[in-house]
Amino acid sequence: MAILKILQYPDERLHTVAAPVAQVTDKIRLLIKDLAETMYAAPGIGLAATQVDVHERVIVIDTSETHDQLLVLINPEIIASNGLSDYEEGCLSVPGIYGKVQRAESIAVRALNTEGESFVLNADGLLAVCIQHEMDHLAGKVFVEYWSRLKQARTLARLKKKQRSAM
Ligand code: QAP
Ligand code: CO
Repeated sequence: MAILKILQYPDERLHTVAAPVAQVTDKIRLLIKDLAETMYAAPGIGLAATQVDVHERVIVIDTSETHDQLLVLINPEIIASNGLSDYEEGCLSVPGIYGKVQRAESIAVRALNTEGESFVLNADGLLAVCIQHEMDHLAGKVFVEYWSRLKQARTLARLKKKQRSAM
């Protein structure tokens, strides 16, 4: 197992569109182990392969309080969505920055599990928000990119200032 390096916004590689996984092989299962280890170590509640510079459609999520309910989504597709929610989000690729994004309140998502079997999950609340946030990463989109130009500019300035003081 390994803890992987997480790309930091505004790294251009976060805008890469991930390719579907053709077959769930041992290589993909190893990637999932490393993604999970990286997410738990951070700690975070969700991580997409895009964030570790692997551009395949793989996501790990654990929104449980006990950190023992790993959800793996391979080739996820939203097949139904309902309602709207405004949730305060964060992102391991944009540390220290939090803000609201409007998304569907509840979703049904179809994906493959680690055995390559198709399943459907109904989600609402934080889990639904997290799945949509991570699926955006696979499409090359970061949550701050929903914000106004002004708010994005302020976010970039804050991140730059933070990077300077960290050196
Ligand atoms: C995505 O985000 C998410 O700024 C997962 O300093 C978050 O795990 C979806 C984290 C909230 C919906 C709601 C962020 C850790 C973790 C930070 C995360 C930080 C340390 C973010
Ligand atoms: Co994120």
